[in-house]
Amino acid sequence: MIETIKTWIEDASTIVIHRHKEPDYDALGSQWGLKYLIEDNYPDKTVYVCGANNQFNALPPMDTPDDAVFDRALGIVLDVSQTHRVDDDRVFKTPRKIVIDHHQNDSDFADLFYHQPSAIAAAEVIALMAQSLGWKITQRSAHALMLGIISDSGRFLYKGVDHHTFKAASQLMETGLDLNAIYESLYVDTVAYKRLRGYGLSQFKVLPSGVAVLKNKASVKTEYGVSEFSVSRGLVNVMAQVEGVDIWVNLTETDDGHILGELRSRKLPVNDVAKHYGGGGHTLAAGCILNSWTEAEALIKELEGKLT
Ligand SMILES: [Mn+2]
Repeated sequence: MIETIKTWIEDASTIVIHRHKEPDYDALGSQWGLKYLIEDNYPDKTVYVCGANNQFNALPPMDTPDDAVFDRALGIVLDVSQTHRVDDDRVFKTPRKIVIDHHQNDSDFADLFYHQPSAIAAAEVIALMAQSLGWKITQRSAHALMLGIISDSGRFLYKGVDHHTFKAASQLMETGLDLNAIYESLYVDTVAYKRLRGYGLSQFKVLPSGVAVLKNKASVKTEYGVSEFSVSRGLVNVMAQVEGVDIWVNLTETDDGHILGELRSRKLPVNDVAKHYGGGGHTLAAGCILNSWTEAEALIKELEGKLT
């Protein structure tokens, strides 16, 4: 499979690299890491990273290729495999699309799908692929990929970290990258976000079933001066590592009345519940969008059913 990926890259003169909407540092680090790997190993190729700009500033702003570029470019989509979650749908105009992902879902558009659901990060998959292909790994690609591995693994904490993760990290460290700079960009928070965490820590409830729940009104983001993403994805793990809590869910109301559900679990799979509501993700970390608080209550019941 990775030999085919290499051949398709070598056959292309222009490559567009995409990732999921509402990116995290794994999505972005994978994009920039692969862009730099291709540029450093094939200097004659033109590589664009595509998708909306975002609040993550440890990596440069996104590229802005013209529409015409997509008619002939090779499309590579990272850290996502489903059409509706891809940022910048111009990638669907490209004649050939490679998808590299570590989520559980199948792909509904890939011409070539490199699926590694046991990997902790898409950036890990790319780092190991680069190593297997014998590509030169420079400090700039290593920096981007390490951002992805560290953030998606929770600093090597989450289940799914294995010897492959450390093999990838070890090889990236060999470039002499600045690990402290990475930790600073990931873990130095704004005052607003610290206050938001205080809110989350004091507001979540633990149900008798062992499911912990945090419910956030749409107004929380304005009260604390943070993004919706910070409330939704950023607060779910205030309920992690709590004694007696095996499953936890963060429910965040959007301005149009939908509810963003972030589901996490210590051991039991929760991605099936997320899928039931049109979402997906990893076995122990999944998400979905609910139509109402009534539907959110039904989801909570379903999660509680797993523990009885
Ligand atoms: Mn990821």
